[in-house]
Amino acid sequence: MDTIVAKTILVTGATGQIGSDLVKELSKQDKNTQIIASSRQANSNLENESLVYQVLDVTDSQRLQEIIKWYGVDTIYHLAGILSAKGERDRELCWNVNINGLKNILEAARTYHLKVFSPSSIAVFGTNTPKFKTPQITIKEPSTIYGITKVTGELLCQYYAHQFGVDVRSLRLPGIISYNTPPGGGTTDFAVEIFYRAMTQGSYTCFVRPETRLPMMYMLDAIKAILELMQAKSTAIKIRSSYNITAVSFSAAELVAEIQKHLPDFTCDYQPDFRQAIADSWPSVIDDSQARIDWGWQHSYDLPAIVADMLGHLSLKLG
Ligand code: AKB
Repeated sequence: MDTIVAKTILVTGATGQIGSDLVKELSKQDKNTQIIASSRQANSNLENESLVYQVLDVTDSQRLQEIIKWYGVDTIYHLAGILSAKGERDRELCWNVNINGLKNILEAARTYHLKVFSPSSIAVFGTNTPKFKTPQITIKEPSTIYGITKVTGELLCQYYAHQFGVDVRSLRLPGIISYNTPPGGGTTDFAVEIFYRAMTQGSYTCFVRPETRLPMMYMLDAIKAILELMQAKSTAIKIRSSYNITAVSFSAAELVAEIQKHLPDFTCDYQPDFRQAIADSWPSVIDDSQARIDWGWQHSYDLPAIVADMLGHLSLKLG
């Protein structure tokens, strides 16, 4: 029997930390949904009945539009992006991918009437922003090129929503902790690396100071947040720039202590590098009450639950 394709979703950055988990979850959710997983490098070995892989550099608007037309895409989860630490090393790439890539997505959304998810970040905030209970609407003067692209991206999303009625939705994601695909080039990467080193080497040299406290979220919560935001009624979405969203905030030392409850011999020393200044410019605790009010956001994983689940999955993965 032929399957009726109910929806066609394009995921950009599908081999990245969030993209790879999102693709898995989307494939599970509705067997009638056709998923086009795309990234700059081909990865066709994960193809199945409801999933095809396409090579796509989001800065190439012609290729993007060809894929949209060919498959009849109606929704884009735009996860392709350059993170904060990598962005400082390659500003040109960061600007090109994060700004021109997003503009191509929004133009395509305007032309083909697509629904879009586009992640923003806590990196939109800077040292002049209140660090605790950072409000939804506040000063956004980032000190990184990544943060600048994210503020600009938020404004672009809001502009396309208000001027052209594009149904674009966004979250200011905190550091995301996950066991499937490691992050690459972020400042919050220490909170993932530490688990791998704890399991394989029993020690870790952390690139931020022990008291560095940042907002974080477990991947399962992040995927839930993205899907719930996208499933919410359009009228519930009051913010078209990007929603503050968070789950927990903890310091590097608190993370170490929680891991030591499971692995008492684990040790961590600290050698802060250029990423310390980036972390210091970001909020410690985010106020995400607007997301909780507008579309019912609730997180499930606190620090003990994250650590227990991470170590459980990594011990299976790493053997
Ligand atoms: C990064 O560290 O760059 C990202 C982010 C918080 O946006 N994880």
